[in-house]
Amino acid sequence: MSKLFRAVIMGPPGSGKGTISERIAHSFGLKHLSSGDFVRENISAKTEAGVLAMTYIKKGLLVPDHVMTRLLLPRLVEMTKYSWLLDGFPRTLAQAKALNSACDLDIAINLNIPLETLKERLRHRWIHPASGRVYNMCFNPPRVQGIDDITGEPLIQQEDDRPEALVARLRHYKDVAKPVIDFYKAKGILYTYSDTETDQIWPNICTLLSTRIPTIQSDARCASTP
Ligand code: G5P
Ligand code: MG
Repeated sequence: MSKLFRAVIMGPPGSGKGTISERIAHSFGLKHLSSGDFVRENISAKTEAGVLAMTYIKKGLLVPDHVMTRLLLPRLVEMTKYSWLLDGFPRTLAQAKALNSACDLDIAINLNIPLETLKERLRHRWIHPASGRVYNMCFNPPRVQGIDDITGEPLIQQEDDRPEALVARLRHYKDVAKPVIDFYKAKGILYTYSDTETDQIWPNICTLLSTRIPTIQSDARCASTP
């Protein structure tokens, strides 16, 4: 059996973590685990953690570390047989240390996207709540406006993409991400990508992963679209 591969992808809200994670999952066969999706699943199911998380997300704040680690770490235990990519976790140094105690990472991908680009993108973002599918009315619009391509159900804008929550999220991100970035830099596993376009970043990430993941699916492509 080939060695399992474990990666995290970090970046501010709207930096393209979800979009790039989907491309990596599709091209390299990794499981895509999104902390935001886990939180939203718990909100929909009205679990205790979900109800608590909603009070923070509404204000554009991070969910407290103890709630996030309680949600996330058990999911990783279910994934011991798989290679995975964790999207959106860790967000804080405490989370990075908790993850470090649970497993060894191969790489940490860090997306560095200008603030103005982020604001513009999130203004146009719509999601399909049941699946977490993400659209952007300019970059990847649905076939029919306001309707999910696969199910035909309506799309919504998330609570935390409302302008007031968004600015708070972006401001807070920089402060908490810095120690996490330094933590992975010190471990020698940090790869930072800076650009305004996902399609410019993707070939570079794809090239990196091609050299690091032993078993690449035959349809792995490093072109700009998956
Ligand atoms: P999430 O769900 O992890 P965020 O805030 O980290 O949310 P988000 O908003 O999901 O990140 P993303 O995944 O980085 O952004 O980006 P994306 O969705 O792929 O792309 C953003 C938009 O831009 C999309 O519409 C996409 O189509 C478009 N796009 C992508 N590339 C391009 C491009 O090149 N050009 C253009 N024009 N558009 C593009 O977490 C939600 C909340 O849950 C809590 C927090 O409260 C968080 O705010 N949470 C946590 N709290 C504490 N600790 C954690 N670990 C937590 N994880 C989640
Ligand atoms: Mg996301």
